Amino acid sequence: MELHENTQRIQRALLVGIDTGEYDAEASMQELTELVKSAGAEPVACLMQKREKPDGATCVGSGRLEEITEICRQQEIDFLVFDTELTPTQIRNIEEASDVRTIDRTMLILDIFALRARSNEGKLQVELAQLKYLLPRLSGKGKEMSRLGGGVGTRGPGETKLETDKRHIRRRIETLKESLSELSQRRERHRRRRKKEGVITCAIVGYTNAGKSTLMNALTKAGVLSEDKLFATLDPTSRALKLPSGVSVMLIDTVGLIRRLPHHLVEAFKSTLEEAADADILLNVCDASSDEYRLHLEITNSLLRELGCVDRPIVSVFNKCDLIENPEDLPRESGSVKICAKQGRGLDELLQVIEDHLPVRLRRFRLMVPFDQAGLLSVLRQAGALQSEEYRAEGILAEAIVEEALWHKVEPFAVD
Ligand SMILES: Nc1nc2c(ncn2[C@@H]2O[C@H](COP(=O)(O)OP(=O)(O)OP(=O)(O)O)[C@@H](O)[C@H]2O)c(=O)[nH]1
Ligand SMILES: [Mg+2]
Repeated sequence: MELHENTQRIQRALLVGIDTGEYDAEASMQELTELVKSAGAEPVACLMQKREKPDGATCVGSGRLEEITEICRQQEIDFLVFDTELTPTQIRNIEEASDVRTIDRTMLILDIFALRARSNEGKLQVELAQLKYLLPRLSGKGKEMSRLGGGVGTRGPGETKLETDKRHIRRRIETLKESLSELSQRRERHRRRRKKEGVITCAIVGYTNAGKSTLMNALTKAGVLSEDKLFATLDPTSRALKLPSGVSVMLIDTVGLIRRLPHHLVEAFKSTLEEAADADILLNVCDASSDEYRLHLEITNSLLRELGCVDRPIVSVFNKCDLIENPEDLPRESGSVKICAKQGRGLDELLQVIEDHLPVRLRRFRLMVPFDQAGLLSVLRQAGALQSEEYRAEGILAEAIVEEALWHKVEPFAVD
């Protein structure tokens, strides 16, 4: 199996969390279980400890650490995952006590990203995030790194490079930053060109596993991988989508979000996230069958705000309505849509909502323009609206996508 190339059997994980009351620790732990599965490992058991704050030396208390050590021995645990960020000292102490490799939530997410990255840019972004996260965690002797070899939390482009020293890593970080900045400039130029050409973009954003890629596929037959896994999509994909009026927009599928998204990842993926946030219309897709769909919508909205996306329409899309008994009970926000992407239900309404939110109202016309009115065609041509023209005996048969301001001029010549 691809996910376990380094080991013979599926790795067994013990999950550890502390509940400080700062956030919903149970829900976060549940999600950590899904993350472990998405990384290709098996969550064997979860341990939660209520504490006011993490212990500086070992995160959990010493009694709990002994218990963990015992479970590791009895249950043949391969690695520990903590649901909080661990300091280098904590990792070292926990590993020494338990004799089991220890990672935290961020390292686990980075690991999944490393597994999923396909594009050059995606790989560079993940590598940069991994190195930035690991650099302060390297002891002078590179002790933590020497144990890297196989298994969850150790994968990705970093593996071989991490054998080397800090200086090398710093240099590598600089190189990665330069390459990424070049790629991001190219992205920016591309985006500006699209804007100039009048391409309207619509981005699908939202919490991981909400069904974004499924929706993308349902609307455009894009063939994007969709899976019941967290972070199935890493690289953005875009496809043309034709709206009922005949106008096309560019639909973009994006990486999913998660609560307490590691800061390193937001930084690393900023250029791709910004591209999504810069779209003319945003579809914030959520899994309406989840108890937490409101939180999911809000996490996405607040990241969008952080990225400066405040002046554009954001449509709440309630997906997986087939899994809930009373979709009628979902909030009736204006402009929100209920769909089932998997069965393709509610998509017509969604297309209409996208259409309603177009930055300019456009309509496709088929026109028969008499020869003595041919001036109209040059007006349309100048506005970039003319799609085709064909000379017929009775006049010019034309197709045009026309802005609202010009509708009154073309309407008298519209056919069908
Ligand atoms: N029941 C049901 N399942 C759905 C629906 N839409 C998507 N799913 C399932 O939800 C899971 C996740 O779907 P994806 O499309 O991969 O979700 P995503 O939002 O792209 O996830 P990431 O790329 O990981 O952020 C898959 O197992 C889909 O089959 C739906 O309308 N109903
Ligand atoms: Mg996806």
